[in-house]
Amino acid sequence: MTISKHKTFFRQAISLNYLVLAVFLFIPSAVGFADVVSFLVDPNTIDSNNDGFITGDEFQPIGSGGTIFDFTPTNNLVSFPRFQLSSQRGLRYGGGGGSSLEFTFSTNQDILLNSYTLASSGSILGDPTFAIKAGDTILSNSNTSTGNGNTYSFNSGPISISSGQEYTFEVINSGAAIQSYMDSWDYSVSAVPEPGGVLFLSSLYLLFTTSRRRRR
Ligand SMILES: [Ca+2]
Repeated sequence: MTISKHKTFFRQAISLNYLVLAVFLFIPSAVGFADVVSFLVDPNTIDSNNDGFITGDEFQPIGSGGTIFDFTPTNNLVSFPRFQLSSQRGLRYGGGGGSSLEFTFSTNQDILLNSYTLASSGSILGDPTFAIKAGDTILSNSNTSTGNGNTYSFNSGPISISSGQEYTFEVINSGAAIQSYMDSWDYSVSAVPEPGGVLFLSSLYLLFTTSRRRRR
């Protein structure tokens, strides 16, 4: 094939309509890169056994990327393990009242945990620091909880989270009046091609096979 024939082929094949379609299909996968799971939850909407507490697997937020997070409270300074959540301040952790010292979590997709945003902090005796662990292995340590609305990258992150495996969120320095409020986690779904990307590649394939048939 000569150069001029090449040019004609591409001019015909990659028309403006195809380009618009390809760009449109590609956008969702690009935008979907950073996903968020929010802890701004009204506990009344997830208290499935109506006992006034969030225990067991009642807290299973779904992130914007469709990832299901399964959270289970495992240690509180006062009384039995439970979550304290609110639609304004999110998840309360540290010490005192019903705030969590430790909880476990797992996901139904492989993800990378990138950063976390605090709703508020500044309790009387200070703000807790926390770690993310897989069993006894510390994946991320000494994360700060200071700031109102601040977003921080997880230390040693992004943290690779494998689907179905259990991880632990653990408060390191705790005390009756050391507590903060977590608003959300920012994550990205790893390795699996998203629908937008698959559609983009499929449309390119269709475009070239159709053009080939036309030339014959
Ligand atoms: Ca309950």
